[in-house]
Amino acid sequence: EIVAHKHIEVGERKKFRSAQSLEQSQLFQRSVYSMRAFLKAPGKTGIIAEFKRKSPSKGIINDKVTVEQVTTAYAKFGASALSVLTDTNYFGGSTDDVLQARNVNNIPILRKDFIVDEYQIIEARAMGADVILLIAECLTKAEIDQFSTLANNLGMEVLLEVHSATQLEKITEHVHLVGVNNRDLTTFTVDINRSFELAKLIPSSKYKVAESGITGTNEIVQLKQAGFDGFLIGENFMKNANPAQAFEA
Ligand code: IGP
Repeated sequence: EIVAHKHIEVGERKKFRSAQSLEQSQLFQRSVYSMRAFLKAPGKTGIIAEFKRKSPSKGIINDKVTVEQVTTAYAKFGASALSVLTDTNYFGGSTDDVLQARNVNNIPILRKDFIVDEYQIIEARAMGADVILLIAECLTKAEIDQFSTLANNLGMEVLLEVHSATQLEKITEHVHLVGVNNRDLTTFTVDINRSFELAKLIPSSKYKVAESGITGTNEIVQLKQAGFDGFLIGENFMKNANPAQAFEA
């Protein structure tokens, strides 16, 4: 099971650089973009376009494209922000992918990973990310509070991912965006109605993001009507030989 496995793995993982040395890196000094501001910016689509080579549910989605090519094209076609997977085991991503995306883009980047440790948040800032993902299913409310406070202190916004109404109790003041994952992380079943059901229950002070299984413009229009500000889309773009062309269409 993904979630339990990840806890063990991150606990044992090597910290290649000390947190202190990360804080001295050049990207740590840059000013961070606000995802909320970019979701609302005129001329942007509200789409958070994801770079995802593979996934546990689909296997290899696309391993023939580069992160620079895809992310710059996403940005050109009006993505409000980028999401870049850094998990290697399940998603074939790496911290280098965010670094490379940062080098060639000037829109917000979400570090997409299973965050269970403060080190990963400092690391996110040093690799040029603007937003971190926290997954309610993997964390206690106290951890969410602790991690989101640290992210805020580093200038970053926090996207808290939920999948059920009870997880909404884990929203804290330092969380700016709440994402409804339409995919169940244990069964991989995708149901976009999850977004419509939970939308009404999310406090109005938070930005709402619909995540996973979004395949077309019709859905985006309906989600917008239901109050969503952001639309996180990966597979539907990445499964094409030219992911950004799918975006344009
Ligand atoms: C994108 P999709 O169905 O458009 O590829 O979904 C994104 O929501 C999905 O990759 C995701 C994810 C996650 C991946 C949502 N939450 C947590 C890893 C970890």
